[in-house]
Amino acid sequence: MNKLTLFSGIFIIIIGLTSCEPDQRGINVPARDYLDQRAVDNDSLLTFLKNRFYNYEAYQTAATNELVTFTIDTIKGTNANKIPLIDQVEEIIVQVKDSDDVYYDHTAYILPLREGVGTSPTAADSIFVTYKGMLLNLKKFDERTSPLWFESLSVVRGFSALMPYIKKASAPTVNPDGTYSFDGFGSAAVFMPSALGYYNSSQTASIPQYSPLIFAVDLYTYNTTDHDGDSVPTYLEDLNRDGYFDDDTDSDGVPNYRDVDDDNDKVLTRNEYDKNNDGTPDDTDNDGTPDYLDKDN
Ligand SMILES: [Ca+2]
Ligand SMILES: [Ca+2]
Ligand SMILES: [Ca+2]
Ligand SMILES: [Ca+2]
Repeated sequence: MNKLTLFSGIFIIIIGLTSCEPDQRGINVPARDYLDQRAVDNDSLLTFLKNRFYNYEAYQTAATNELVTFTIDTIKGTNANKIPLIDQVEEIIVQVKDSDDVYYDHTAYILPLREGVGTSPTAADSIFVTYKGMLLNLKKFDERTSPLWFESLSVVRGFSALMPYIKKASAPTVNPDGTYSFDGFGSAAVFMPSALGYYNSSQTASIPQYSPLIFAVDLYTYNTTDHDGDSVPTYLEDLNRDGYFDDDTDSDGVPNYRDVDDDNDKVLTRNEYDKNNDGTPDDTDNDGTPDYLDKDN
């Protein structure tokens, strides 16, 4: 998946969950029932995780600046004694909102690969990563072995949900040829149901509709984003912390993370967020709503 398809991914999943997809005859087919598909996907994921293992020995022995290619194989024959993935993953719940603003909990499975030495980004930050994407049939649909930047908000939901579980590398060293080397980067994988991926909107011929996805990601560094430059980091502009950045305090149609005056009181957020610079948003009238979201302060 190149940058373009990752970017279009979030777009298509938003559209995909609210619309019909034409089938091969050009007839619109309604999306499958979310709850039915969730059960099917989770069964597929659990069966997969019980019967497969990953190359954990390669990760254990690799140097801290060495990129390891994530591979998965079946537990059988000479690999009968390998540790199944199911014993190494952690369950997380990620919510998906449908067109009626109904939330559905989806289970994704996080696999720590190596710890990393730095801090972790939020799901809203810009990330510098390498990654490998696979289907449950182990077909690779994309791989990047040279780091590139992504906007976490623009990738599929299951991918950005992984970010708080990976730590970045130590500060990079600059090589004589001007390139950067990273040491101590963190790596982790996520196994996600199709609703956290592309659901009924297949991106390419290599990703069929309703495919659970696997991404293994290595994180080198990240930038905390502030999309509108209003001094409030983007992750804090998701006011209800539901992972959707559609919060719009002044209902002007511009979501807060893109709005430089979040309460539309003609005072820029940047000029009323934290005037005394104590790290806490100011609340002049002490009503619990900070000035930058409060028209009468
Ligand atoms: Ca929100
Ligand atoms: Ca804002
Ligand atoms: Ca304001
Ligand atoms: Ca107030």
